[in-house]
Amino acid sequence: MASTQAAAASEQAPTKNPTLLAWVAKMAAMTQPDRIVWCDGSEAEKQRLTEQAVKDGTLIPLNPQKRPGCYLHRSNPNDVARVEHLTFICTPNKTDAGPTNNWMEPEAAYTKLSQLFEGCMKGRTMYVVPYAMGPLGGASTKIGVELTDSDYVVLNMRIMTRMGKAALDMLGDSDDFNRGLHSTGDVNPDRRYICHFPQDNTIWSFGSGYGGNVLLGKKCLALRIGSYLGREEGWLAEHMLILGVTSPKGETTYIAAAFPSACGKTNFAMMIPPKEYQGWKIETVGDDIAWMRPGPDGRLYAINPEAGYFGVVPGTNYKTNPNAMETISKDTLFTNVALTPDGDVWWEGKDGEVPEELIDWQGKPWKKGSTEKAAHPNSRFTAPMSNNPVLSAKANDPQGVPISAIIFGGRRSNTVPLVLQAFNWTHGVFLGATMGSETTAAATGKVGVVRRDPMAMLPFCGYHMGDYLQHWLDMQKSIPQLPKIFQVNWFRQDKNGKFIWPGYGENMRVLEWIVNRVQGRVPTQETLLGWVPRQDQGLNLKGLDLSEEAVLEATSIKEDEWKSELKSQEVFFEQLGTKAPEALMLQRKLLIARLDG
Ligand code: GTP
Ligand code: SPV
Ligand code: MN
Repeated sequence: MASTQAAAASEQAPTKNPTLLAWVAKMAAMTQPDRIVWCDGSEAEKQRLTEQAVKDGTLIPLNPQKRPGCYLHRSNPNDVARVEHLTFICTPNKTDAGPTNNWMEPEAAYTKLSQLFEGCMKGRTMYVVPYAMGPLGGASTKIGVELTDSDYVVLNMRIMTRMGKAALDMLGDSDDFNRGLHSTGDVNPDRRYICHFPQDNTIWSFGSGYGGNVLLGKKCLALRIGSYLGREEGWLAEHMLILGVTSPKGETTYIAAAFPSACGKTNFAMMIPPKEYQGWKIETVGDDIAWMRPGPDGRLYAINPEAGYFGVVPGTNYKTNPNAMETISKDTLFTNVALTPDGDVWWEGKDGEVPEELIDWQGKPWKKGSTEKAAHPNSRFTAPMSNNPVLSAKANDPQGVPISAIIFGGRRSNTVPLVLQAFNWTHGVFLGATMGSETTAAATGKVGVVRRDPMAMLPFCGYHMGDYLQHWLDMQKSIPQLPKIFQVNWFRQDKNGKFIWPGYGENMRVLEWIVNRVQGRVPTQETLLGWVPRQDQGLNLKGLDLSEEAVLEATSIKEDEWKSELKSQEVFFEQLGTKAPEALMLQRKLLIARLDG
C-alpha cells in the first residue's frame, strides 16, 4: 500500500524534491487517502474546489448580485474557535515549552496522534498545499506544505497565503520547509489535538476544521514555530498588525501593534481618520502577524507573512470599519455568520435594520428579538488583502517596512490609561510583558476574564515565555535605531459599563500623538507608569464628541487599581520562576518604589 501511494504521489507530483516526495508518501501511507491532489494555486483549481465544496455542502453560495464570489461556511458548533487547552508544544524537555504552554513529549505525541491519523483519510482526498509565508522570493519568507483532507482549508489557505506552484518553485529541492499535517477527522473535541514540534519544523492538527487550528501557516507556523525560529535566528515573530501613517506633509511612519485576539488589530490597521484629519492617510501592511528583523541601516524591519485577512465579523460596519466592509464585498468566505432570505450575510453590529427573519450560524431559523446570537461572536471573514482599499504597496515588499513605534494594547475595562509611552526599551518590554486583557470569543472558554497576555502572545509563543521575554530584551543590542514603545487601551468603561473612548477612527488622535513623540515634536508629562500626553500640547481633541471629564477618565491613573494590578503581575512573574528576566524584575521593583514613594 505504502509503496503504491508513494509511486502515485511522485508520478503526479509537480516537483522532484526528494524530501518533500518522501514525506508526502509517508504521511499518505499513514492516513491512506483515496486520492492525492497537488494544489497549484490556479483559478481553474479554485473553481473546481469551490464547485465541489458547494456540492458537498461545505460552502453555501451567496447572492452574486449582493456578494459576488462569496460563500458561507457553517462549522460544526463544537468547533468555532481556537482550542488553547488542546494546543501543545512538543519539545524533549517540558521546561523548553515553559509554564504557559501545554506540553507533550515529542515521541509520545507522535504515537498518540499517529493512532488518530492512521487511515483517517480513507475515502477522502489528501490535498498537498505548498505555501509561502511572506512575499515570494523574500529573504524572510518561509515555505510550508500543508497536507489536509479539507477543501475548505485549501480554499482558505489560497486566500491567506501565497499558495501553489509559486511556493513550490521557491522551495526547489530544499528540505527547509514546514511539514504540516491536518485532518478534520470526526470533529470530536475529545479527539482534537494541535501539536507543534519546533525541532522538526512540524505541525500535526487533528479533529478541527476551524481557522487558527487548521490554517497551519497562520498561528501554528507564523507564530508558534516562527517565534521559536526567531529566537534561534535573531528575529521576532509577533501577533501584531503593521500600518503606515502618512501626514499631510507626506511623511510616512510605520508602526506595529500587538493587541490580543479580537482586541482591535484589524480595525486599527485599516482605520479611516476622522474628518478633522484631512490629508492624513492610514495604509495596511498587515492585520495580524509581523515578522521583524534588524535591517542593514540599523532599523527594525517588519513584513506581513500573510496574503489575506481572517477577521472578526461582528461589530464590523460602515461606521466602525468602512475599509473592512469594502474588503468583504466580494471574493470572501464567511464562516458562522447568519444568512438573509435574499442570500446575503448578516451579523450583530452590521449597518441598517435588524432583519425580521434569518437563518442563524447553525442553520436554524431565527427571528428578530431572539435572545440567541444570529452570528457566532467569533464568526470570521477570509478575504484577500488585495481587496483592501487602503492596502499598502509595501505589503508585497520582501524588504518590509522600518518600524518607528511598537504599541501594546489590551482590553481593560479599568486600570490601564488610554495611552502612555515607555521610558526606554527595557521599560517598554516590561509594559508588553505585563499586559493583561479580558478574554474574548476567539478562543474557547470563558469570555471577559482578565488574564496576563504578554505581548498578546500567550497562546502563540512556541517556547518558554521567560526565554521569550529575555529574547525581546536581548534584541536591543542588535537594533541600533530602536523603535519607541507605547501602551494603549481603547476599552476602558464607565460605571454603566459603556466604553468611554469612542475608538475606531478616533484612535487616530492617539496615533498622531505617538507619531509626534516618535518624531520628537511634542513635549510630554512623566507619570508613575510612563510618559503621557500633556493637558496642553497633548492629544488633539478638536471635533471629538466627548466631554472633558470623559477624556480625563479614559486617561486617568488610579493608584489603588495599580496596587492590585501589581499583585496580578507578581503571580505571572512567579510562574516564570528563575526564567523571569532580571531586567524585568528590576523594572517591577522600580514601579513598586514609585507607587509606594
Ligand atoms: P484577531 O483576528 O482575533 O487577532 O483580532 P483583532 O485584534 O484583529 O480584532 P478586531 O480588529 O477584529 O476587533 C475585534 C472586536 O473589537 C470587533 O468586534 C471590533 O468591533 C472591536 N473593536 C475594534 N477596535 C475597537 C475600538 O477602538 N473600540 C472598541 N470599543 N471596540 C473595538
Ligand atoms: C486569533 O484568534 O488571534 C485570530 C483568529 O487571529 S485565528 O486564526 O483563529 O487564530
Ligand atoms: Mn490574531
